[in-house]
Amino acid sequence: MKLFHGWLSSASRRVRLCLAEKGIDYDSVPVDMAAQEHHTPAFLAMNPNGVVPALALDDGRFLHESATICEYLDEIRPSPPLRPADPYQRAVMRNFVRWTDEKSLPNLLILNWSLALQPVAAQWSDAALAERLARIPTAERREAWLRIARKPYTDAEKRSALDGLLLLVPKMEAMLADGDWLLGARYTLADIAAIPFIARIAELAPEVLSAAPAVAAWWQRVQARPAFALAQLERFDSALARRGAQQAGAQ
Ligand SMILES: N[C@@H](CCC(=O)N[C@@H](CS)C(=O)NCC(=O)O)C(=O)O
Repeated sequence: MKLFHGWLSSASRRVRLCLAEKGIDYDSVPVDMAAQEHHTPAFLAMNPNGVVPALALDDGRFLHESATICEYLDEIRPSPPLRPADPYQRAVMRNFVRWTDEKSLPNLLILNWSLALQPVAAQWSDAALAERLARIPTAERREAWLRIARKPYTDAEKRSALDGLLLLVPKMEAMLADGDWLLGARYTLADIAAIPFIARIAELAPEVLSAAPAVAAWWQRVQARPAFALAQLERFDSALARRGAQQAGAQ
């Protein structure tokens, strides 16, 4: 398998965490987001949404959407299981993952793109920007790239994005009342879905994490898992300094 991903991308991090838990070997192909490699025809053939990650299977087929990819990996490599056996609990898991997709990721986009991509995109000429925007397949991300290049998110927008991102903490604190992991006794794809966001919250607002004892203890357990180190969730600031905006992979 070949994973096309961004080192700092939350969706990519989920898939790297899942591959590591499963012990699946794969080729890592970092995508240069600042050069918009993810909007080339070759990439769009793998992921029509023009976002990372994309997984290229050995038989020549492709998969996109981190949540879908993780469920696929759990199907083809059932051990160790990363989904609850009970259908109701599986449904709860999917709703939680969807919640993070809808509520956490768009807020992290505003915060991370302002740091990682804005310095690069602001340099583009109007003609270069127009050409780049024309290659983006979704209106939502065209608008986000336009914002980052020409109308930077304001401090009030960034504050509100952080508030939105932090909603994850009380939600998880309540879920962790029943066990070590979000769905109880077993580590699942719900935990994997949350990890990239909590990792970023630990950097942006460590005091919020310390004030939520169950989430703080969960975060310690997460970091102690051997798969966590293998997935390389480097700190955002040091990764940005080391890898540069090209491979940062945004939100
Ligand atoms: N729902 C998608 C979200 C993918 C996504 O938004 N990827 C971001 C990085 S986390 C990306 O490619 N951003 C670059 C862009 O939008 O141009 C998934 O879970 O795979």
